[in-house]
Formats: sequence, structure tokens, C-alpha cells
Amino acid sequence: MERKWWKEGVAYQIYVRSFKDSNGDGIGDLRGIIEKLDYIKSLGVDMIYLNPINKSPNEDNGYDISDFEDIMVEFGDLNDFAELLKGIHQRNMRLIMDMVINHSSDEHPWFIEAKKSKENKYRDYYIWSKGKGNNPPNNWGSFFGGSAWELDENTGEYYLHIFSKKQPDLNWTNKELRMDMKNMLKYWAGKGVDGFRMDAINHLAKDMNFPDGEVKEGALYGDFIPYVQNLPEVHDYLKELKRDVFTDSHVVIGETGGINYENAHVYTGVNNKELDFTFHFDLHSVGKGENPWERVDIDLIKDLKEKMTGWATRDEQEGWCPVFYSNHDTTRTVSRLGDDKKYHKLSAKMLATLQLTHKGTPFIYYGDEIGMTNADDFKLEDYRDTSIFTRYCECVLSGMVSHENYIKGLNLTSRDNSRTPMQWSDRENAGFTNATPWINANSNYQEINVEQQEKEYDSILNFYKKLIALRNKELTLVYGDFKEVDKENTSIYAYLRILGNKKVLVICNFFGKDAQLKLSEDILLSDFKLEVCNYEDNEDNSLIENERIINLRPYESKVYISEI
Ligand code: TEU
Ligand code: CA
Repeated sequence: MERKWWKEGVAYQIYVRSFKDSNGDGIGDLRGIIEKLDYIKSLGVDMIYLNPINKSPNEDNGYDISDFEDIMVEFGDLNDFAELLKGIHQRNMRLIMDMVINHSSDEHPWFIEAKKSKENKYRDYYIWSKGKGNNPPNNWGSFFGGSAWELDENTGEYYLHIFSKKQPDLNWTNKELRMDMKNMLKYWAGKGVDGFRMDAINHLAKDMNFPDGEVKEGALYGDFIPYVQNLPEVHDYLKELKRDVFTDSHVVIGETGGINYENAHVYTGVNNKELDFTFHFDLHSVGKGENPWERVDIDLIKDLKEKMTGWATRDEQEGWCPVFYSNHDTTRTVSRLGDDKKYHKLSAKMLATLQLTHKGTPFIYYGDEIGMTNADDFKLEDYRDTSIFTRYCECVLSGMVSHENYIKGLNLTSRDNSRTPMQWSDRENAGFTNATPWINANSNYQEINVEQQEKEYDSILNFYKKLIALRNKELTLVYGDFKEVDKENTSIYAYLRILGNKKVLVICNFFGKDAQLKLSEDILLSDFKLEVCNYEDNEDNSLIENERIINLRPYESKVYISEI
């Protein structure tokens, strides 16, 4: 296995808008991150992945870019960026930027030009089509609700937007567009950026015949995904970017919906020269019912073990993978996968154990290291995500869903759950800002915050630090083979990591009830020493019957190391 910094490091994802406000406008910014670099370093992480920081009107909080080579005004300027990057490198960490090149903002100069006339030089930077009479070119819906087409009155044609109508899709068949995009990426690489997370990258190619999509039961629009996701031409564009822009010192990460451990190699295969690894959506909807307002029990094997083991046991030629639970597009880890009420601390620590001993680069989403939870008491007016309001019209105003259920659904599944301000202290707005925050802090910030947990020896925060330190010390957790133990166990996820004669045994009880693990013949617990346990009584008190059965308490996780 080829050694790489981005395989051996632990990453920390920061949703800049919600991390730390340094200038009292209620919005997180780059200088706020600079203020907190020592905190981030104290976690023991090696790389920081920032959500988009380019100039944007913030229709989709930075995922709608109006200037690819400048910094969003609310976040600061290019000097702040240079100081931040310097501070990151001085602390021996690296920076991964989020690049949104599938679409631009409708306020980008290219689109403003393109709308002026069909003959404009920039017209073909976007995807236009005549309608059918007074209707859009086809029945495609968008990811954010509504049609994927918006009529431009001025030129009488429709433009494609698979996200919001303020995010027109770029036409990657256009050579000049590709050249401009490559120059933009070289501009950031030239500043010393270490890696790139490529947003919605597997949407770069669309079926330009615009066939109608199948209208599924109860859907208002046709299924557009088969015509805008994972089309063959995406590989050509990725190979072109890899060839003309990136070097072996960069890490190039794709965000690729609809990709899993069985087919990710089409993008991450070592010889494909496209992506180093991809962010998938495998754990985004775990526990989500048919209706967003209903939670369903987690099937540990189907929902989690099969997938995470699948990613960890791919052939190394198929490429690398991340290990992450949450990001800015899903809900808080401990709320979705653990128990944020009765077993908040224990389940958060168990999940941390799993993430930081599994195979792949761990991406810790800001706030998960202190066990931040969903904002499950938000009202409609507390939400900010642009996709919510389009869907509200579609679902509630049309009478399909009651207001109460829609709000309950948001409390359980909205992306805003993962976008509330970082909880630094028990002071107003969780110490995030001394102004009115762009989105309210979670009402539990007085109970869950960094200041309090830095002082608590057995806090979730200090447990993350302990595990990150273990991972940074123990290459077995990075490059070790992954071998599941007691695969069929429906409550416990257990596995070995093996590198040479070093073995790490990890055992995680995934639920809030006692469970038993059966050890296979080849594992003698007496060969192992308990290294980490999430129960305060750190000694190994699991009832070990004839060394073959281990009893685990609710959400109990243990890490054993042997060197025989
Ligand atoms: O999300 C991409 C995305 O949502 C789609 O790729 C889709 O969900 C997926 O393919 C389903 O299979 C990225 C960002 O992470 C998100 O925050 C932005 O809103 C979106 O792109 C638009 O830039
Ligand atoms: Ca600010």
C-alpha cells in the first residue's frame, strides 16, 4: 500500500459559516478559524476541509459561486485566506478546499453575460434548451424541489439547474469553460492549497438529449438522476483535471452520490488517474423512515456493517476511502446513529471509537468531537436551508404533508441540524458570536460545549483526542488489513486490524442494551491488552467466559492491542 499523507492523517471538516464569528456580524469567518487554529491543532488532526469560501450570494451557503478566485465577503478576503493557510501550514496541518465546479451562481459574470443574448460568448458556458410550447424542455425535477429548468424571459429559452434556480449548471462539453476551470484550480493550487473536495463532481456530464424521466408514484417531476449522474463523460473531465492541474502531492476527493463500495473504483481506481477517494452517501439516511418524520430502528448489519466493511475490504487497487458519519448535508452523528438522550456520552464515544479505528481517512465534522446534537426543537422560522422552502410549498401548501409532520421531518432530517453554531462555551450564542447568529445555536449549548469538556477528564472531547492520538501513533489503524469478527452479530460491530505481527481488536456495542460477542477460535483475548474503553472504569471488567464470550454493556466500546 503506497503511503500518503492523506491516508495517515485525520481530517476535520469546518462549515465556515458556523464555526467562529470574529467581527460581530453573526456569521463565521476565516479570522474566526485563525483564532481557533490552536484548538483545532489540539485535537491532533492533520488536515482541515473547509466548505466553500469563494464569493457567493449564499443562496446555498457558498455552493453558488459568483467569483471562483475571490473570498466570500462575509468570510473575509484573500489576505485573511493567506494568513489562515500560513497558520495551518505553520502548525504542520494541511488545507483541503471545497471546489464547486458543476454550476455557478446566477450572479456570476459569466451567467449575467450568457443571459444577454443567444450569441453571447458565454452563452454556451451553460445548458440551454427551448421549451415545449409554454413548458420546460422535459419533466426533470431538481434536487431542491421544483423543475430543473428555469425560463429566461429575455432570450425565451430555459436553462438547466439540478440544484436551485440560482445555481445554473455549467456546460462541461465547452472547451473554453474547462480551460477557465482548470486555470481557476491552478490559481488555488498555486497558493499552496493541499487538496480539493470536488462538489457534486459526478454530475459534470448530462444527457444533452434531455429525455423525460420516469415519473415515480406520487412524484411531481420525472426522475432526472439517471441523466445527470455518473455519465461516462465525467471520467474524461476528471482525467483532464488530473492530467492538467493536480500533482501527486495533492489529494483530490470527489463527492459522488449514487456511488458505493462496489462501484467507487470507477473513479478511485489507482490506475484511473481521476480521484483519490470519494465521499459517498451511505450513512446519510440511516434510521430515516419512509416519511422523514418517522425514525426507524437501525439494522446494524444492513445499514452499517456491510457498507463500512465493504469500503474497508476493497482491493487496494480500487483506491482509498473516507470514514465519516456526518457533514453539512446530513444530521448530527450522535442523534442519527447513537442516542443523544439517555446514552449521549457513551454512544458518542462508541461512534468515535468506530470511526477512528476503522480503515480509511477519518473526517470529523466540526462539533461531533463534543457530541453536538440535532436541533430537534427548531420551528420553521429557525431553518435557513434554501431547499426547505421550495419543498414546503410542494409538500405542505399542496396538502400532501401536514405542517406538523413537515417540521418533525425537518427536526429529524434537515441539513440545518449540522449547521448550527459551534458550541464553544455556555455564554450567549455558545460563544460563537456576540451578534445575532445567522442561525440559532442549539438550545443545549450550556450543557454541551468545548470549554466545559476541555476541563472534564472523561468528556467526549478528551476521548476523541485520546483516539486521534492512538491513531496517529498506530499505523496498524491506517494500513492494517480489516477482518470482521462475529459478522452475524446484530448488536456488536467487531473487527481486527492487522499489520505484520501487530493486531488491534475493536469491539463496539452499537445499541443501548447488553450484548455478547463470540470470539473466533483464532482470537485469544489473553494475547491482548485493553488500550481504550469508553466506560469510566477503564479496567477490563467484561465478563469473559472461557475467553470466548465477551459481555458488553450498553454502547460499550473497547480497543485491545496485541503484539505476539
Ligand atoms: O451536494 C451534492 C448533492 O446533494 C447531490 O450530489 C445529491 O444529493 C446526490 O447526488 C444524491 O445521490 C453538494 C453539496 O454537498 C451540497 O451542500 C450542495 O447543496 C450541492 O452540492 C449543490 O452544490
Ligand atoms: Ca463574521
